[in-house]
Amino acid sequence: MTRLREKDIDGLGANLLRLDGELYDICGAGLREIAARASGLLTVPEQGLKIGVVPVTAGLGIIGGFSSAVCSILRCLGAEAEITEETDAAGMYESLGRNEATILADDKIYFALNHKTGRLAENGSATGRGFAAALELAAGSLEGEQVMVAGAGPVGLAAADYLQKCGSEVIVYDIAPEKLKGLPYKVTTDIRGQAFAYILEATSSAEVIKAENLTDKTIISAPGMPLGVENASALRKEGRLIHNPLELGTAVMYMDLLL
Ligand code: PYL
Repeated sequence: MTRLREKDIDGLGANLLRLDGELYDICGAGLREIAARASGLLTVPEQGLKIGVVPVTAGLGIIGGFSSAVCSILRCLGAEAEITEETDAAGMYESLGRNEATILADDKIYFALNHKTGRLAENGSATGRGFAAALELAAGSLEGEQVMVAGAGPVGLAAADYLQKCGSEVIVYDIAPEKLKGLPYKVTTDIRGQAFAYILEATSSAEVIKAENLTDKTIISAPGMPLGVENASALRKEGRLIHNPLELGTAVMYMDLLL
């Protein structure tokens, strides 16, 4: 998992409505609807969860703006979100005493807990499903369609599972052959010269997806940070690229807590 930088999430809260509109233009659904679909939640309860966002100083420490970005995303989904006064274990304790749920991240894991139901949400799985659901909505249907998933890590494999369940024919690409062993999909370590109509890019490398991998209609859903797509601006302009650093994954985590 790539550690976000402050500049990756700078102004995120102020841009949520714009992102919602962009997602609507591409997928025919906004952040809340895509996240509910990814989570399998049939109806989103009117009353949001009261959730504590706990800053964590462990490892490389606090990322400036991270907790407030998470808070903004949760509030945009209808949650009553607040950042705890305390950090780390004291912050967790504070949240357990006054909220219905808690969300927090160190450098290894980003997870959320619903105190009442015990439901756990984890960002890698949530992000994979979120971007896969967005791709499915953008495509209209992926039944019988081939989708290339770049990156056999937790995000890519969660996406591959979701996409296979949508009836698509998944091919997973990774440069490390050992990561492809035993997967229930077609796999490859080489995509040179191959173009795909649908791509889910979930790698932590830049420019994994080259122009030769695209048709003039290719749609890319890219949770990967940094964005692993060459010449992304043309795709973005044509509404054929779904990419955001934290919003969709966090939104699916929240919906997972409501299951
Ligand atoms: C959750 C993001 C999504 C992509 N990479 C993940 C990441 O950057 N993880 C590190 C998050 C650290 C947060 C820090 C804080 O401000 O509480 N401990």
